[in-house]
Amino acid sequence: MSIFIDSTKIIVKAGKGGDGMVAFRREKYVPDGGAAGGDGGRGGSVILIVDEGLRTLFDFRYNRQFKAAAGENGKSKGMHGHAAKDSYIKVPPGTVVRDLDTDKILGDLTENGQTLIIAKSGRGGRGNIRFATAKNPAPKLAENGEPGQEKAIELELKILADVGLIGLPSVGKSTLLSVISAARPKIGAYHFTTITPNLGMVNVNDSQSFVVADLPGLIEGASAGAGLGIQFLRHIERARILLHIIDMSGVEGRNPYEDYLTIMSELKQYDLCLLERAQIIVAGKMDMPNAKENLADFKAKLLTNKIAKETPIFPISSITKQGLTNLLNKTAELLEATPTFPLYNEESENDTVYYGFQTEKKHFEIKRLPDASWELYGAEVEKLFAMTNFNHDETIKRFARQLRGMGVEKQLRACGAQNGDIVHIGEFEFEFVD
Ligand SMILES: Nc1nc2c(ncn2[C@@H]2O[C@H](COP(=O)(O)OP(=O)(O)O)[C@@H](O)[C@H]2O)c(=O)[nH]1
Ligand SMILES: [Mg+2]
Repeated sequence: MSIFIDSTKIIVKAGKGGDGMVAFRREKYVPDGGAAGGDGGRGGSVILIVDEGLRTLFDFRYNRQFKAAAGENGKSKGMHGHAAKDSYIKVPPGTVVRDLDTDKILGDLTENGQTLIIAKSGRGGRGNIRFATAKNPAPKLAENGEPGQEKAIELELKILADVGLIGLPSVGKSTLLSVISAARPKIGAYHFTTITPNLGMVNVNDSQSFVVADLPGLIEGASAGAGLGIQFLRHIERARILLHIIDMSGVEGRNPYEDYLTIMSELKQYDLCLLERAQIIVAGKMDMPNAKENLADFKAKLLTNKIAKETPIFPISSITKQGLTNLLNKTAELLEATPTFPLYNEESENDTVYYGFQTEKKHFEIKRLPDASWELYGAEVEKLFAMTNFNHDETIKRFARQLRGMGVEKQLRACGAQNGDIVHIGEFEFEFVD
């Protein structure tokens, strides 16, 4: 079995939009030939999609960079470039996505098929048709495609227990986990509790597997006594199904039905919702001498209990392995019919959780370089720069107007820029003139 990787960092880059085209009509009887350059197509976005068949982030071991294609450039005769296909990355359910630059949670992916755009594509640049006016029907003006977003992302897999084991100490919980599960997911991934439960992956068949949580013996033993303590049930808060194990051997004067009631009252005290959680009663240690009679007696008593009489009961022995297959099949069947819970409570974390994208604020910064020239940088000016086609005078003029519109000129002057000073944006430089 594979190891479990619980977090990984990836770089994602969306495709830039295709460049807009500068082209002119060439028709026999249209002397000046109007603008005929089409728009570029939008680039591809990078999108995460939940695939419930995945249980680990193992596939990211060697593959950490993801790019989507650029949009097609605009064409002549007014034809637009094609949009690029989006790029999908499959992740397992329970993947929490964090933006490494802002440290914000971009999303919490729990449902099969759920998607999250993590790098938004650039839009296509406009072709010169879009800039044509009555006065200037054939402008040499087009926009380059917008750059795609680029992000460094952390994927963190919260290994959620689908199934929680409950029951009094020594009823056989740990033994059961050890006989039904092969792999041991890395425990560090389990951030929700102050204790770290033992997790085991159970493969029922080729297509079905689930994660079972048990309590470490130390914690369980420490809190036994008058009430099992708050730690006792933390590990199952998010489990979708509870396997309630009851020792049917009746040794040490134990009464299975009393044991059952004890645990049910613990559930109720801890959180009323837990009483409503889907439950299967596992009648354990059926290999022991008095187990059969005890089970019959237990069943009879259970029928008198309003809440419990519908609960399915599965007799097993972890030692002889009897009944395990039936139990696991039933558990898998019940899991299919039981919803998952989101990891982050959307309401209570609204102020920190950040889904989707906010448009970047108009933003630029000015820096004086040692050679007395100026550098202009920041997301917005750099984007504008990338979208400018410097092959045409008209686009360069438009670029200058856009910079003025953003207040760049004013700010430069306020910083002390003089006529004739050199201003850099990326590799481009121009002379500052009033
Ligand atoms: N006869 C018998 N003994 C069992 C069975 N399952 C567990 N035990 C024994 O019961 C004791 C407690 O088991 P353990 O799994 O540690 O219980 P936990 O405290 O609920 O985790 C151990 O001595 C086990 O060997 C079973 O199916 N049959
Ligand atoms: Mg144990």
